[in-house]
Amino acid sequence: MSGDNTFVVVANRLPVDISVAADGTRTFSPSPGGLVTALSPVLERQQGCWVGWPGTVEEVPEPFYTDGGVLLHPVALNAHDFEAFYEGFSNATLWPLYHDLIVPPIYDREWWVSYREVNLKFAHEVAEVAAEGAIVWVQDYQLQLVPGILRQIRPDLTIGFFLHIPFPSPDLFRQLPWREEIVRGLLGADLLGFHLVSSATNFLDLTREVAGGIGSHTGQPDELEVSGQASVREVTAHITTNDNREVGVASFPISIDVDEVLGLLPTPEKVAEVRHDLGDPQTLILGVDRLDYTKGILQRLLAFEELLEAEALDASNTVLVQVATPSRERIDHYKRTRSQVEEAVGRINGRFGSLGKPVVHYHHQSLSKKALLELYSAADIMLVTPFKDGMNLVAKEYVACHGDGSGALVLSEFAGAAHELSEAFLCNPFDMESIKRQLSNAATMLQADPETAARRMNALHEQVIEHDVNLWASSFLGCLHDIHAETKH
Ligand code: GDG
Repeated sequence: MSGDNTFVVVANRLPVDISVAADGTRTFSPSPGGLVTALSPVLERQQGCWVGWPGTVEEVPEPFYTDGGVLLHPVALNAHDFEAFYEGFSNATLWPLYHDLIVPPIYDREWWVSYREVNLKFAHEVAEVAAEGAIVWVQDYQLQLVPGILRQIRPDLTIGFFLHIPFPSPDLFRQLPWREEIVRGLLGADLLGFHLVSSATNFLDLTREVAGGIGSHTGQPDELEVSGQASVREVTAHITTNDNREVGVASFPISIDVDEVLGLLPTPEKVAEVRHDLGDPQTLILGVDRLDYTKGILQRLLAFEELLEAEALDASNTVLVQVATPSRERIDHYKRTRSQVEEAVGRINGRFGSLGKPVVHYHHQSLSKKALLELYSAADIMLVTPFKDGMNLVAKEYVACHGDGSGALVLSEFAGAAHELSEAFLCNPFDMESIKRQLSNAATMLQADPETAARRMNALHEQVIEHDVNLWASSFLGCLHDIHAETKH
């Protein structure tokens, strides 16, 4: 069983948008995004293929080619798979467990069975399209069994895996009834990538403990300094599995498509128009998140409310815009988070807004990238307050829009991005006083000491500009190619 694609990316989602015509006909068109942009050149050069779920449980299209010649290969999921594999095991078991139990994970045996079956299905689709000796890059927590299954059915492949969310400490991970299967699944890869050294270390520590120790270890994951020489970067930590294979473990902090952001930046006139439409406030504060309980949206609203109450922020001159993109809407904790957020927005506007002049503008909708970049560019302060986040691309997108040194970023210490963006106003989202203090410090500095604020923003901007998503992709793939060259020839 093999195809003719020498490079295969497999992710839960296929990068396509579905549009439904008046007569119900569905059309699928490729949709851009950071990961797609970063991987497209490689996919196009190497006769690449992307395997994933097209986002509907209705009938799926036949495999088709993008204009650049990349094969998009859909995996069909039915309504039960969607509920048990996607909403259930992926997003109500693994997501909360890997985000340090912000809500309790649900351990459900039927969901686990579905997770295994869907992972099997993905692995078989990959095996069908991958050429002999191909390189396969598996993405994220929904597909952690795929490397192990592929290793068994296609030992000729070189397999990389990247986790986009944090990997928890062994003490938390050990709760998972199916922990050994997950670890074994991941160890089917030749290279395991995490955003942060701390996640890589958690995984290494875990493999020493689970299953009476899986293989032996050498080295420690290196610090995450990734420079222009990414392709010659070495993987310094390895696990030798019981069947005597080497698995590299390393950190690869993801970033954004800087060229796309810079290419779409709004004109100063447009930025002025956006601020004007919001009543020309002295201070415009912005939050942009998927509506997810990990993102700390309620906490930042409460901090804002307390600052208005204490008159540390002037309600007549301050506006907060919160974009909360709909996400996983059928899961209980997401419903609860939404109602808490919306109740807080209503209360704050009731208390501090005036007729035709709300203090909080709340959008429970997905905006176009262009509209998003207009808001980023117009905002004086960006509030990013997750309790836990693998990286957080929103923080990096905001910073990329402020090459002129304007603006300030208030950023949770618990976002992966905090490791690189140390010049931000770092806060502890579990401590309301800390969010209030840093929001207030940012507002004060912008008014009283704009030179220092600009120096900090310039430092952040430089960091993001120099470490974009292409560097992330080439760094991971460089390491994977090195492994491929060493082991296969
Ligand atoms: C996971 C990890 C990790 C948001 N609203 C709209 C919109 N967005 C875009 C943002 C940004 C992306 O979605 C969100 O990325 P984040 O990194 O902030 O968060 P997650 O979705 O949780 O992503 C995270 C990431 O994977 C990558 O590895 O950083 O830690 O949790 O790009 O701009 N885009 C548009 N309209 C919206 O309304 N067009």
